[in-house]
Amino acid sequence: MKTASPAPDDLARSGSLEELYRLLTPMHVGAGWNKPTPSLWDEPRKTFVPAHWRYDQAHAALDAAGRLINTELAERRNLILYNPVPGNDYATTRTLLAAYQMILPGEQARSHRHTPNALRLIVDAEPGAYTIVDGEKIPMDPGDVLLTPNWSWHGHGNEGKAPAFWIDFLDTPLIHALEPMFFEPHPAGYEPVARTADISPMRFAWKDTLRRLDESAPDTAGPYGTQIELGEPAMRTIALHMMRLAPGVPTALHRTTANNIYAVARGSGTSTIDGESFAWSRGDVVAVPAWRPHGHRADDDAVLLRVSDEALLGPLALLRQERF
Ligand code: GTQ
Ligand code: FE2
Repeated sequence: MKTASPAPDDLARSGSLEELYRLLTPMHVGAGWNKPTPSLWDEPRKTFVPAHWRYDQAHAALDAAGRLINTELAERRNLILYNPVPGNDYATTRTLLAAYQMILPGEQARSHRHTPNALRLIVDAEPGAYTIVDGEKIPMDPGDVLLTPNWSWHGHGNEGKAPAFWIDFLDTPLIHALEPMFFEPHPAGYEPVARTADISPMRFAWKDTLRRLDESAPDTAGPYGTQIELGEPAMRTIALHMMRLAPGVPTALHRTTANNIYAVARGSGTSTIDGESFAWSRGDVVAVPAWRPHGHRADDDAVLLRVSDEALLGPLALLRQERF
């Protein structure tokens, strides 16, 4: 039986706190001072955990998926890197998702658009692999970063001789939390190519990244090695940085309210996150949730793509960083 909503007079005459709480319950009102768990706390909590995914395993799993499912059935042949925290089967960190994706020679992945911002880091591809963004056909070469911002049409194809592998990053967990999700398949299925472009605001080519890193002053004392930004920022919710690490030189241990996902564009090394060590190599993904002290040490001349929600937190005055 539903408890009746109390009359104002009965509320006003409450003789004890217990009675007041009992009367408030059917109104869906809680006494702020009597809350069992606080709603404010002194610093970010450790909800998501540091985690690492290996490209050799993802590559093998996608090879199998390539035999078992095609892009007719699976609009995207992708593997979701979900943070291994109880109850989660999707987000990599609170706001960001990372996924491996593969497309076979001769295949096309249908075009669609959605409000989540997305980008990809190409890991392995031969000439002929491409993305089509709003009608523009853009090549996918290893080390390239390609953007598909909020509501831009995008699909992928592979006219090359080998399967193409890349890592997707999306702000879908953020959009899930905020609710403004919209998704639409392209009316044509496969979007027609209006033009082909090697140079596009949607593409950060690997050779340009290497040239910019070469031209940048090394920072051996900071947390990021030699760092350049892709875009300013690349998208409204996602900032992208390329970090070049000098072999054997550890970066400064730091923590930030930003959620960071590192993807290994080149080389190998080890990240220490909240006291845990993760040894990575090319194509691997490492998730560093907010406020986890972390640093990196490369074995060789390594380059990391750093994908973060700094672009979102900064303008909202929510970005704080600390070095140790
Ligand atoms: O390639 O459009 O991994 O829409 C997840 C959602 C990739 C994509 C993902 C997507 C895509
Ligand atoms: Fe998409």
